[in-house]
Amino acid sequence: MATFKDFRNNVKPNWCPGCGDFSVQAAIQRAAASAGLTPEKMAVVSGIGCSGRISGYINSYGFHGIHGRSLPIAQGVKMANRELTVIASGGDGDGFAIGMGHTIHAIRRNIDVTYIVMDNQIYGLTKGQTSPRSDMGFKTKSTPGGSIESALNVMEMALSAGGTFVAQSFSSDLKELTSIIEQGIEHKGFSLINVFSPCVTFNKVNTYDWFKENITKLSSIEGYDPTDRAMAMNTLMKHNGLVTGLIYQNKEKPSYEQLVEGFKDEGLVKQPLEMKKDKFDQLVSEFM
Ligand SMILES: Cc1ncc(C[n+]2csc(CCOP(=O)(O)OP(=O)(O)O)c2C)c(N)n1
Ligand code: SF4
Repeated sequence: MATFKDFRNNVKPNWCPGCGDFSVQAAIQRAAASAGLTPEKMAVVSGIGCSGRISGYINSYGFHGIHGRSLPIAQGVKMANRELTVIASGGDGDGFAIGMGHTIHAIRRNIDVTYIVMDNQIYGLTKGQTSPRSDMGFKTKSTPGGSIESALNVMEMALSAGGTFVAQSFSSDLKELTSIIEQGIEHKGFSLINVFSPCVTFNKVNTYDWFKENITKLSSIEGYDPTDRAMAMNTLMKHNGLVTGLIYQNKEKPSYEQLVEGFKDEGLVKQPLEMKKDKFDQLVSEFM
């Protein structure tokens, strides 16, 4: 059986000391091991950003894509090879700005991909501009007078879009984060896991201490039921989205690949790809 050490490689992350993304990397490695995976059974696909480097720091298949496009690639990998556990990853800018179109459609499509967003409420790699997760009034190089837009509540959005696994966690809570990622991996459908992952270099407002003071853990709310969508929405609204834990799960909805014609049982890699000559000639004749 693999341990988290098997998911380590010899590439040294070049994240700033203290960056929240270190814990996300460790949590993915631990969750993969406790879910019984081995490196050749997992693919980590990422977008562009500091967070996007994560695919290079984990010993598994990996694909460092382009900005906002981790999800199209990850969904393609899953459709091609059903035996792989596919993790998509990136920052809040990657997933909720340029990549938002993919995010919302992957949620409603319910394809079996675990999407981990490292949400630092800022663009880190490009040295600190506001993101759709930045709070109103947040001052950055792109909004020196303070942002005049309000932050997107991504968990409410995911619930509205029909998300079947909607969860949130915090980089400094490695135990909860690992457990949430493991549950996401085991969920048969799309899992959105938003991780509060502080950028210690450019975001001096949403710091580790700020999150510790403002987060409510769902495990501390008596009677919280993650199968109750209305309760999930009410709780998010009451706490302004600042909750961690499994917010909502629906195990009944079939995944996309269970429904799509031609892919129900096996992925593309297991399909016969050769084409008989008469079929080929027939197709070509349509263009002649
Ligand atoms: C098409 C395209 N547009 C813009 C960029 C520039 N760019 C690189 S990373 C990034 C945003 C990074 O922020 P985020 O996704 O939140 O990740 P973080 O660096 O904070 O982890 C931007 C705008 C790019 N690489 N490609
Ligand atoms: S700039 Fe911010 S997000 Fe990027 S590595 Fe440094 S601390 Fe992490």
